[in-house]
Amino acid sequence: MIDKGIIEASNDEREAGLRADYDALAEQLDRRGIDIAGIKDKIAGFGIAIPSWGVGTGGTRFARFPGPGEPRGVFDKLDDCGVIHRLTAATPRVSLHIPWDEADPADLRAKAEETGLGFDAMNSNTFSDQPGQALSYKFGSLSHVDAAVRAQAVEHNLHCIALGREIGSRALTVWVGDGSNFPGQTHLARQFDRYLDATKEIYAGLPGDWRLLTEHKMYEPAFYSTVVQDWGTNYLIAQELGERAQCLVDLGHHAPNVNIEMIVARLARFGKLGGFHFNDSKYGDDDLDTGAIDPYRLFLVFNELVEADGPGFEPMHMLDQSHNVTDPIESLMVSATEVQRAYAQALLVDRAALAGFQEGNDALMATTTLKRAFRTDVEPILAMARLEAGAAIDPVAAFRASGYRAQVAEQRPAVAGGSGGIV
Ligand SMILES: [Mn+2]
Repeated sequence: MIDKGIIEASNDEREAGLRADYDALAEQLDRRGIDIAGIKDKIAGFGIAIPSWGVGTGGTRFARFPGPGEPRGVFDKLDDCGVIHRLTAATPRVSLHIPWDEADPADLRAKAEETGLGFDAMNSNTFSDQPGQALSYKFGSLSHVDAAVRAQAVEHNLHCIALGREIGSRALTVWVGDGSNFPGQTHLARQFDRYLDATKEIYAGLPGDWRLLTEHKMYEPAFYSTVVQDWGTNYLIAQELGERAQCLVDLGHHAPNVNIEMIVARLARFGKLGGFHFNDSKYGDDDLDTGAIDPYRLFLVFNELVEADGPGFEPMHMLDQSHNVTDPIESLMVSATEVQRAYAQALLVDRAALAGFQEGNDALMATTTLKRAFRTDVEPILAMARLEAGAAIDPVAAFRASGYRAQVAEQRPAVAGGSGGIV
């Protein structure tokens, strides 16, 4: 854990400057008819979940270069997630991935209490085989031609729900690697039918206050077709399963240049937007840090979320990234902040003016209205929300000053092997 004194010392150096910047921004926003405190309160109440696998160093299919002090298991991961939340006050929940994070629920609850965290959606894994597993997922899981393999995959998902219930989770995210690598390898229609039948069995085992989120992905690991290929397929699944089935949008799981904000608007409009996996990409499912490549796209997504906000609209927000060359704790802190930044900027959009320009077919002023919000430097709002929550004005600076990574490197021997799947 990070010592309180470290955070206070780091903040002492920066607080006067922050207050001056915050007051200047407050005055600027006031002239635009915006109350800065209202924006800050919304940011303070906005949490982003950390995936347990995110705190380990990621890798590519070529290599993985482990960093020092990598977590050895779920309890180390929760320690690292606790540090991220301690310094940012932005990441109150952790999303577990089974079987990697399998543990006694009482121990998980105790560790969560110790680290000040809760649990977000449970993630199942039927895209790789585990030691001792009876049947292989090489040719699929929930859509496999063999009913026994499908049953095994259903059983695993039901187990994830059972564990999740014990630790206070309220959602199951299902992503499958099922698909095909060659034209003709599978019967596309029958394979989807099998997937639907199996997933309906999981849905039937869902507690009344839970949601089932299905995640689409255009390609990989199957390279010709995937069973849950795109948002249209995902929407069909959510429709077929029922009210508590919703679509999960991973920003990296689309073809380049696809208009993701429009997908978000569509799903939200029909009550099927379940949540997000945030990351950024340049070419494919690059799993780069959120906002690293195209922060304007992230802003446009949040613009749709603010537009759709209302009673019962509760999409879940999680980071899903692969940190190959950075310290995962630092990347996750910066990324959580980028999500908050996009949200704050979207809250600044003058919606009445925008609606007027849209109705009047004034394309130039409509897009300028969005740009004006996007151009506003909201960092003082984010930093002030952190300061008031007892977190760090500059989380990365405080983290580096803490020496946390060097400390855990002494306790945790280097890990050479692979890490949990990132999807
Ligand atoms: Mn994902």
